[in-house]
Amino acid sequence: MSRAYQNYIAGKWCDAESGQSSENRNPADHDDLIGTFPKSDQREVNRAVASAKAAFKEWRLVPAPKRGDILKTVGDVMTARKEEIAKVMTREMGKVLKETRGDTQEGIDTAYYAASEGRRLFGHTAPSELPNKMNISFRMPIGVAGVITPWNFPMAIPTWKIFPALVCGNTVVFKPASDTPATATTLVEILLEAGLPPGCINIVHGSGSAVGTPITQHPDVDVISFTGSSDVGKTLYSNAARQLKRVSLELGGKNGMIVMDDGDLNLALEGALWGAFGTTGQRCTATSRVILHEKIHDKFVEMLVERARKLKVGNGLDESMEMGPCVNEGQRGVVEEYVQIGKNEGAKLVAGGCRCAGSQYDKGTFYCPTIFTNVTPNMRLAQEEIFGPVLSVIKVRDFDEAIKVLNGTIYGLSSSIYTNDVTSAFRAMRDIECGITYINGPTIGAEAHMPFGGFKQTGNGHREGGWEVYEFYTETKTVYVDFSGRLQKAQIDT
Ligand code: UN1
Repeated sequence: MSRAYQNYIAGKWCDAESGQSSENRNPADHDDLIGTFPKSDQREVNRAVASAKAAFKEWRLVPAPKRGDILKTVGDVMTARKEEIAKVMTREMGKVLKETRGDTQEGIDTAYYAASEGRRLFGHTAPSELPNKMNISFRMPIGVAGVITPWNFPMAIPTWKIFPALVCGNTVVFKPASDTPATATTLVEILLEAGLPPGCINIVHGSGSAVGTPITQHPDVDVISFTGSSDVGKTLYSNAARQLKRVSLELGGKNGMIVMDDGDLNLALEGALWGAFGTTGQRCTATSRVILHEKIHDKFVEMLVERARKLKVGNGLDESMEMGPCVNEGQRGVVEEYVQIGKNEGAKLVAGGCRCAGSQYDKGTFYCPTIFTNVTPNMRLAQEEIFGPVLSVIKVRDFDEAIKVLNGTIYGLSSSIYTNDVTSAFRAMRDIECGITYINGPTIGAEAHMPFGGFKQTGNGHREGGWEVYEFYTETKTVYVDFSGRLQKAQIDT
């Protein structure tokens, strides 16, 4: 069943002035049309930003606990609509239902956490150096937030950005990925159903160049949160710098999982399969390198290949499937390109390396779970983010080499080590240069109430999730109250 979706701007559902729209089809079955979406441009962005700017005047004055109460209702509505959201998400993005339910649950968790933060937003009090004077700091909203999100977590990632922005008292202009606009529209519907005043949220559908760029360059957009590719992130950041906008970037990853010779191999096997092939490898946090101690290398590869070959790939709406398609033809093309690069570099293909064979795959962008061994740390295969079901296996002699290899990329998002040795576990926590480290778990599985983000070129130092994102979305106001009744001069009256 297809539907003509619209933008939501200044409290009204509306089409694009261009009069044009684009189709959104199921990557597992191209006959399945989810809907058509407006092709918007600068005109819609201008109206959306004006609407958010006007709404900010009142929204900033709503007490934060009351703003949080709306997010509590959002969580309740999302819970009631969880199954419906998961189904639409699987249809437009491809990942299996079990995962789209998880993605929705992450949004629900983020809503309830946001509701609770409305009652915190702590500032500080500190003693003054002068008598009869008090020093306080408050957290103030910033203004209009531009939120630009990717397609791999169509619900969770928008909620990570939009909910804290709103609880902090900002208003939002939201541009979702053009591969997953239906889930994003549902999120806006839910915010409105929960009682968010119109104008506080605006959604503008369209391409990155026609909608995303104008949002980031608009002088009335004060703060920008972006998750996506490193290339786009760098351009966005330098453009935003000209207007001194605050920007949070979540970009690439090349996450490694170390398996030591004292690790539980069966546990590590489950982790590697889930980390590498969950979401068809299309996570920022995907396990794209396994770094194996030489003593267990051959055995682990054998276990891994056997299981990877048996993974059930197909339409995610079928509950028995374990892996869906690549999100679109372009993404599958990237995977194919990297498989060729790996072969040319001399890595050994031991599983997959091709499109799925069989007529049931004809109408989708499917690709087989793929594993390369004999990968050396400097190969492009081991250095560049692929965003697909391709796992590289690297053999190392010992713990020190494992950490060196794991750290040897420009990225630093997620990481993991399987070991039963306490010393190795604690050294890994200290020495791995990543924003997230799992001990005896795969590289995926972040929770809504903990900071999420990476070191090095994964981002620009900000964190989503947890309490830290609430700092990102607020300005600090320092207030001095002098009740001495006379002019006291700091640094002068000594
Ligand atoms: C992402 O890959 O962009 O930890 C987000 C995880 C999820 C979120 C991933 N909870 O894999």
